[in-house]
Amino acid sequence: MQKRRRKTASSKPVPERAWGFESLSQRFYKSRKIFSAMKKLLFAVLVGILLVAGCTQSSGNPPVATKEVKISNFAFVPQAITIKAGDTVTWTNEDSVPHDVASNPHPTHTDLPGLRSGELQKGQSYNFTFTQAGTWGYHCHLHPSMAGTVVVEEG
Ligand SMILES: [Cu+2]
Repeated sequence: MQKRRRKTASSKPVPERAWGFESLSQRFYKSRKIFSAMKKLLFAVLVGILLVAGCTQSSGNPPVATKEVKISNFAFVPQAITIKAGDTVTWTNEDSVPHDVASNPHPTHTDLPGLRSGELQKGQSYNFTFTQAGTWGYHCHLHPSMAGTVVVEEG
């Protein structure tokens, strides 16, 4: 019982050991503060990395200058292309399931109503001539999550 009782500062002058204990707990408190500051710093760094990664991802997929688009593995390859006004783009289905190239937006296709292939079986192709400059989004009407872009520059 006697050993467990805590010594209080008021009963006796504070012995050196008590100071030692106090500085230890202070040190522990300080290290917790440093740890919490480090956690905040780590969080800020992570947010920064995510922001940079997000920006790189959005600009990291530049349109490819080609008029040939493959439909392969449920994706348009390349996903984004650049052409000149008056150019004709050819889509070729390489998948064993049918795909249907259609102008955005799904399901009304009002941006470029003429851009519509109908069902393309494996090996079949579809051509469309872009006359108007602009950025035209399209998709597969059967699998609307398959999206592509044609950037048409002034001819
Ligand atoms: Cu559609």
